[in-house]
Amino acid sequence: MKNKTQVAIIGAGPSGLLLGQLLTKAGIDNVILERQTGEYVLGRIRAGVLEQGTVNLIRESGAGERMDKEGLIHIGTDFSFQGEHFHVDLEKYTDGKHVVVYGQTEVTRDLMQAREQTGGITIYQAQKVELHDIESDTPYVTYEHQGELHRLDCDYIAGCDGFHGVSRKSIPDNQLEEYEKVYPFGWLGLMSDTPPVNEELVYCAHERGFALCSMRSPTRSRYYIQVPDTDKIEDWNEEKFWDELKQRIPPEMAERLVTGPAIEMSIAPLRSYVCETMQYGRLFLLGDAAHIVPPTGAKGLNLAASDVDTAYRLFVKIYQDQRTDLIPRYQEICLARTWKAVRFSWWMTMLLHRFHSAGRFDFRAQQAEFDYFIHSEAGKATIAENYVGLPFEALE
Ligand code: RFL
Ligand code: PHB
Repeated sequence: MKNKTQVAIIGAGPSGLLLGQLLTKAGIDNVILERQTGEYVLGRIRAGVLEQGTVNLIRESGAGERMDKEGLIHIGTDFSFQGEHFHVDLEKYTDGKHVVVYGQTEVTRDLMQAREQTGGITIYQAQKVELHDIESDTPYVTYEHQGELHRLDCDYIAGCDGFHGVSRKSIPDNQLEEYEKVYPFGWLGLMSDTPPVNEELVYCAHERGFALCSMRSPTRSRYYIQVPDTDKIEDWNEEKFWDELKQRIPPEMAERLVTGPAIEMSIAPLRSYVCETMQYGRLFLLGDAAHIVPPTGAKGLNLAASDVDTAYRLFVKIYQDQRTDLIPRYQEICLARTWKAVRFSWWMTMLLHRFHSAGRFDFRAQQAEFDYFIHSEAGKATIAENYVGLPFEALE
């Protein structure tokens, strides 16, 4: 087992795999330690919408071929409010930008394959990962694999291990600056091999609660409905899901909705979270390890990609030009972009969901806000600009 590398990456989600692939291409040695098996990682159904910056970075990593072939280009996105259907032309308001619908599972699969082809090392089922001496110039990671304890010495550690990972927890409590907002509901998602109900995604606000019509391909749909945070998956079944979805989407869409067996059904809680300590000593936090957004707005995976973009370019500058002076820029650049995406996701969530604690006044104000944004050129431009994604910042 390899016991020394330049960058130790914790977690083989999209952040870890994408960073690993980019570093390998740049000739920077790295090892990924992942707690789960590869199949388990691929079994998680998550994001579906990629911004241009994410698409470009995946291409740069060498794992973009299938995405370019199979990804669906979306030049618009739709909304509905109490059954009335509206379209926002993304290209028109953003000088021709669009998003690509291509599932996180597929991105992960492509990155895993690319890593295998380039001979990158990923240690799956690495248990009890622990970070040591991160404040020193000689950090190291220990882990158990197949019952044996291993030590991996490195120059830097990239914490790509998600919200519940070990990396963020390795920073002393008194050094952590955290911000959090938990919403009183979750999203119940259902995936089915049925044709999507609409050409574009549809974000639906309704008095019964929010719903989203999304997709993975011309033959695979992904739908979500807002459910109270007290609901369990056992409280739901396919039939109940389809009935509820039909009541929240525009009636003409409900009529043409094709239902079918669920391939997957799960509930995701909604939360906004930012850890402003994204770098501590030799440890960098990337993606969900540093921040969580509610999925309204499809920013989670894209934020992870923009962290990877900054970290990768920083490591290249460090190893090629000894620019360790740029290390503090990592957190500055990432946080500026993170907070803007956190704000947008929070705003979309507040605009489109039903808050049962809200009074009659709040509901009317929410309706007026939607009405204003969807009928104003400036309003639609604001939505479009944020939805296609703010630019990835250069390092210097
Ligand atoms: P990930 O994908 O969570 O990957 C982290 C990896 O680290 C591993 N790990 C460890 N490995 C070693 N040692 C430890 N101690 C470890 N602890 C954890 C985990 O097994 C895992 O493989 O984080 P990453 O790479 O930063 O990627 C971020 C994205 O996955 C995330 O932002 C999005 O999926 C968020 N998200 C969504 N985003 C969207 O844009 N649209 C969506 O529809 C959407 N749906 C979702 C989501 C996130 C969800 N979570 C986190 C529960 C739905 C769900 C259910
Ligand atoms: C998805 O297809 O899973 C998806 C799309 C857009 C979102 C959230 C999730 O905002």
